[in-house]
Amino acid sequence: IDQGFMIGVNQVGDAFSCGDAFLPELVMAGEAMKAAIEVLEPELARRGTQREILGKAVIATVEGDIHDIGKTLVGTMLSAAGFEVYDLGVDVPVSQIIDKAVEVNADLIGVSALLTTTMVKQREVVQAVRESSLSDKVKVMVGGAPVTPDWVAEIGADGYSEDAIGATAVAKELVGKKSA
Ligand code: B1M
Repeated sequence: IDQGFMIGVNQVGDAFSCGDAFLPELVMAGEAMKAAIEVLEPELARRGTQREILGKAVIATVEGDIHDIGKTLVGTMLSAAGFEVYDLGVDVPVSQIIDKAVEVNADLIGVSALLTTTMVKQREVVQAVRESSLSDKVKVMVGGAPVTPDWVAEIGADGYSEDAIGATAVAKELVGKKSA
């Protein structure tokens, strides 16, 4: 995924940002990436041999943002690692994320944002958790291409990873299970 698909999809993204490619190409790149990951998904899931439930994770792409490939990949990896994952999809309002976390008694909330304009919603999720009954229990992990360690520190999130494999290790640490 990292050494093949990501290189391809990033090339289209770069071409889009400098005006050499247009929205149809961006859409096609997204569809190709999804189709390619679908082929690998059963194998990714199969490799998650660990059966102990490590915790419950609610994941979503923030409101205003419809990029779902990275978030879904993180969800697949978390499930394979032993988390019970509730994937709320894309364009998800903060209140819906909080309500789901309360409903399922989550240990972890994971929010993805791919746009600089939607990253601010990650801050709102952190604030909403801190102001809710979840504050003592639930950790917030953020991710997505524009997310940096500086941003994570600024919004006070508990964890961050730049890719899906790292996200599993961070999630395990956040819920108090040492990473394998
Ligand atoms: Co859009 N898009 N897009 N796009 N798109 C980007 C993000 C962009 C960087 C392209 C560019 O200009 N170079 C740019 C954002 C610029 C910015 O904000 N600075 C952009 C734009 C501008 C837009 C639109 C506004 C275009 C328009 O309409 N004019 C529009 C926005 C729509 C919206 O959301 N409201 C738009 C739309 C789309 C498509 C729908 C066409 C399509 C998405 C299809 C889909 O998701 N089903 C699309 C695509 C494909 C891209 C690029 C090319 C690829 C994104 C992707 O799927 N990457 C992207 C360019 C790029 O990122 N270089 C781009 C593969 C995926 C596996 O990586 O999501 O980064 P990623 O996830 C990684 C890590 O980030 C991390 O792990 C994953 C796996 O390693 N990670 C986490 C992700 N979430 C995590 C959560 C975690 C932890 C780690 O914890 C919770």
